[in-house]
Amino acid sequence: MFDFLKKLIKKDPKAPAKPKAPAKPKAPAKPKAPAKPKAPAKPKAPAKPKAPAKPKAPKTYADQIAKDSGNQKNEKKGFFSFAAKIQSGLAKTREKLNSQLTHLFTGNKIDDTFYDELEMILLTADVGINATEMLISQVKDKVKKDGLQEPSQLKDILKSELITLLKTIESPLQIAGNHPFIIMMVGVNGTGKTTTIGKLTKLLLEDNKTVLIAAGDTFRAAASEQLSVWGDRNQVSVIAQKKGDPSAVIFDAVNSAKAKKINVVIADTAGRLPTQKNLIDEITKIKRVITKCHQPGPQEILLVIDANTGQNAINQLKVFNEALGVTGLIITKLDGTAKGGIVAAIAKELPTPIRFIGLGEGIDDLKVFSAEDYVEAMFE
Ligand SMILES: Nc1nc2c(ncn2[C@@H]2O[C@H](COP(=O)(O)OP(=O)(O)OP(=O)(O)O)[C@@H](O)[C@H]2O)c(=O)[nH]1
Ligand SMILES: [Mg+2]
Repeated sequence: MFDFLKKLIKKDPKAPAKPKAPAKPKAPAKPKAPAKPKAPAKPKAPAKPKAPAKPKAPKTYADQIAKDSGNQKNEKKGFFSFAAKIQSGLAKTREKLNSQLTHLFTGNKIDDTFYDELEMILLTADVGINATEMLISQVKDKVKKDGLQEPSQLKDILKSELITLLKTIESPLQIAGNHPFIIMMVGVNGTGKTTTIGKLTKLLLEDNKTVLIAAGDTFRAAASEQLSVWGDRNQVSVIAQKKGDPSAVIFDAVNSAKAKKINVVIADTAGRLPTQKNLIDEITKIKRVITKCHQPGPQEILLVIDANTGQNAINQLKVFNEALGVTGLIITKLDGTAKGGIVAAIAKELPTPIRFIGLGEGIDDLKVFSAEDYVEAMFE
């Protein structure tokens, strides 16, 4: 699916390194769009990274974002509105980094104290020890090689090294293969799984996919109600069972999707901690049941991580990855934290494609992850 978006966010035609994502073949042409008024037709527009206006291009994903958030202040149509949303979402991270870095970069010497301070700033933004060390050593190399003396020259170097690092995990979700394409949403309690399903459904509908939601969180009484609100907002069906077994609910949903030739099933699951062995085992069972019901599935296992989690995110990723083989990440609540550097820690420690970022609680607050936009929003 988001092929056209990839073109939008990428200058480089080479596919970004995809650490552990399974290779996904190309999606067969989708038959008919669900009732979605503004679904864009998207042919093969040539790679168009940052062009502001795209007259002849079809309605792009970014165009839709602009339209959807048309009520927002001075957002313009097209790519800039997309970047603007990321900019406003990452405001807290940027404000903190900028106030510290501006002070640092206006100093007059590049010495050990300078690097110590830079290290502290990156660690505070949750970049993580290893990624911080790597970035600093890259900056040092560049300073030496180019004989730089002015601290002010280092900001661009830091940005460009960070973009290079984050490019390794920039890999938008692609809906491909035999339908239904089944997405399992997993993660720790309260990270934003259910909310993200609502937002993701909207993006998929805009991409002309038909969607069915499976209320696989049978643990919390209110969970399926919460999901049916999102179902109503998007006008898609939610399969739920009172006090059902999560595997059974998802099994039903997958069968129903097969019968109705639905393109995508998104399965919600209950939140669980990496330390809850029985619950981690339960989720591997859900995965097995899906595979039994529909051989290639689940084609995508999305781990939802709350950006406020800090370095514990790495541990969550390790445990869920070992249990399930995580194919992609969604980092949520970036709008509420100054710790947006966590994506760099992930890229360095356990590189896994970041499919989307969550920048708010609204239905339009899910954006495709783009390394360049992200770094620009962190520093600009
Ligand atoms: N600010 C902000 N809030 C978010 C974002 N994503 C989710 N939330 C909020 O986080 C809270 C928890 O979201 P849920 O979607 O219920 O989280 P969950 O992972 O499904 O929770 P459990 O099912 O209990 O494990 C809700 O209040 C959401 O509105 C985001 O990107 N930004
Ligand atoms: Mg939930």
